[in-house]
Amino acid sequence: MGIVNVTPDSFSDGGLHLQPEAAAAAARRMIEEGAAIVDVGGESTRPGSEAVSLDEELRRVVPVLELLGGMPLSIDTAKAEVARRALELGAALVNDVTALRGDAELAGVVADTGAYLCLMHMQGEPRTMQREPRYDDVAGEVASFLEERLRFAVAVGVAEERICLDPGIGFGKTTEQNLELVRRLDVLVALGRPVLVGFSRKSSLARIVGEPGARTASASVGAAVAAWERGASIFRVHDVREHVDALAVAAAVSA
Ligand code: HH2
Repeated sequence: MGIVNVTPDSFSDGGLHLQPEAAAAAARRMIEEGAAIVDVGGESTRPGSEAVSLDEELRRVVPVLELLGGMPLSIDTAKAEVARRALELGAALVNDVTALRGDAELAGVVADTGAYLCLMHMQGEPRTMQREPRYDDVAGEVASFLEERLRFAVAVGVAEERICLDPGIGFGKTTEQNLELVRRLDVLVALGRPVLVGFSRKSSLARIVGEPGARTASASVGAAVAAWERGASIFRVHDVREHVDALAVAAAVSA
């Protein structure tokens, strides 16, 4: 899953894709490089970020989606109206970092349209989530949360076979907690749905390599391969070619 953030403030590609043509070109390039789907988002959820209005989010993403008709797209939103418009314009998947806890109407939109859905774990909310994340057993707690959200989604009419689960790397987690989630990914895989991992260019990687500000593709690839070995099957990434090549080699070794 390639990432195109149509935002001024995303942590890694903020401001790069503000022009619809630039965003669409980046998405097309990711598909050429081997992405199965491109996730388009109009609201940054990085630590400390503020929410954006519905009008502003629509203004950012709709022109990009219009340019990308026919391509496999995901919409990164917690807003029902943004999801509805994106699905009308051909998006196939709704990536909701609130796991259907934000906008009460979003579940109905996904259920009624038969869209795919990604449910992600987050402790707290983006503005404050990195202040003091706390868990007794991070893998167990994230798994219980995702299991409950999966049950909720199915109860409101989303087909279970259309749902994937995501531990939410960096969403209310320390570096050690992010690593523990990958280390114990089997606990999430055991829930029986595909697991998506989004470690790409996140700040924990810079902490691990000991270079503040470094968010290199190579560090991201290391995290993705480790997650793949533990059962993740969808990788939300900025550097598509590097991930596709690395995962192809890792898969060839274990074939
Ligand atoms: N991470 C980000 C945004 N959306 N969605 C899922 N399912 N999983 C993630 O790990 C995830 C996500 C944050 O990364 P990015 O989009 O690069 O930055 P920003 O939120 O600043 O736009």
